[in-house]
Amino acid sequence: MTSRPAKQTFLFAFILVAALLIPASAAMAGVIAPESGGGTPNAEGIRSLYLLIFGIGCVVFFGVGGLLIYTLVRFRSRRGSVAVQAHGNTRLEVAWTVGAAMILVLISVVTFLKLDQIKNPPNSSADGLSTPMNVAFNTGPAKPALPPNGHSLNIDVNGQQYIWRYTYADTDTNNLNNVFAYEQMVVPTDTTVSLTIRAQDVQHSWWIPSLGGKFDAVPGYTNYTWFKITKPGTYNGQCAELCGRGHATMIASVKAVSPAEFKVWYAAQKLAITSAERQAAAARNALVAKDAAVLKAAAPSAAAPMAAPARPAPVAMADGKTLFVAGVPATGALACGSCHTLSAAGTNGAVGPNLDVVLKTWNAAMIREAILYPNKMIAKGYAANIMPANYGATLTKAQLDVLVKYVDDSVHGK
Ligand code: HEC
Ligand SMILES: [Cu+2]
Repeated sequence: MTSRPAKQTFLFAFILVAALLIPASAAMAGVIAPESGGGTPNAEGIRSLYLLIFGIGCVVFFGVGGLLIYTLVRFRSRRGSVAVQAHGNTRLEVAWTVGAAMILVLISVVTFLKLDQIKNPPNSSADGLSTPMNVAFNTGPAKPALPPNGHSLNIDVNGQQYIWRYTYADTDTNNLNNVFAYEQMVVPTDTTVSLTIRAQDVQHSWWIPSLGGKFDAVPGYTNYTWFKITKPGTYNGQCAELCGRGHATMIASVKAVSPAEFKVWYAAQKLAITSAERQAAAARNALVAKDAAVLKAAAPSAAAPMAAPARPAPVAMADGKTLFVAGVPATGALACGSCHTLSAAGTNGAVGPNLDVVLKTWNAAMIREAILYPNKMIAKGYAANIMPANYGATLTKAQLDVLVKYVDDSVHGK
């Protein structure tokens, strides 16, 4: 027989553990039932089904437990009394067998009735966004569940260490100009949104508790889910599959706004992407034109016909000055002169240090080292990783020798 203090210690420990566990589960999801709240039918269906089964479970638990306790108290016997030798009760045995079977039948029927609401997306409502496209990001053996009329707003959800990328399907075939977002997905209310879930690197898991079930993002495989939010708001979630060091910070959220607000957001994103693309194209063309002009000025005799400026003839065994001013476009060796000032070469780049000034006390070995390993020693006042670190690969050894000698001679006035 355990002593009274031991019993009390045990009871205290039990209550303590229970008290610690209850808020822990609350932090993950609803305390009693799965979360819902966005009004999406699948999450609501999962929750109501869960609550029904939980309710039946409670009735069984308290019914059986209560009867047991009642029986223990009501029929307890004095020490020394002789037990009655009872043997079976057909009516009771039939009752609890049939009762249990009925409960199972009830649960199965209700589950099958609810399954349609949980699995199959409905059409968008009349006041939802009109979505002309069907699923566009459709790869892999699994098949997406689409609404009866086939129209949904499709978003590709891509899990990557450690962020979620959302790409919005559009009607052209170029996936590079699509509207995209990271971390927060913006969607219209009353609109059926179908998700194509994929992983870039390792396994992740898409989970916004209040919007329905969890879906794994598996490299090389595509999963599908959907939601149709009726209440505007922000619904938070988090990657639910341990995916590496940054897993805990891989958060996600879905912001549901009215279809009109969504259109504004979508247009702004699209504009930002197209104008960034235009700017990049302009900068690229300017660089190509500049390279072509420099090359023409440096080696007029070997000038390629102007009709093909993008593919200049490779500088095979050029002199140091040409290497410095023009680089080697064929191998991707960037021109030193585009970033550095060197008066002998006539360049005035200002991205890196002025070589006339900083190299006065340097010798050839040091210059070679600085070209091959620019991040070994960072010049004061400048940032690392700006000067290309690939000259060991883009220049031949002979070209490097010529270039080092040229720079060394130039800064020392030879
Ligand atoms: C894209 C711009 C860029 C290009 C191209 C470039 N550099 Fe640099 N360079 C820098 C920057 C920025 C620094 C300073 C940061 C550092 O030390 O890495 C630097 C540093 C240097 C230094 C060291 C200066 C010091 O005071 O420590 C030398 C020498 C140098 N570059 C020579 C060259 C030569 C020769 C070439 C061509 C083969 C070249 N760079 C190409 C940007 C560039
Ligand atoms: Cu992850």
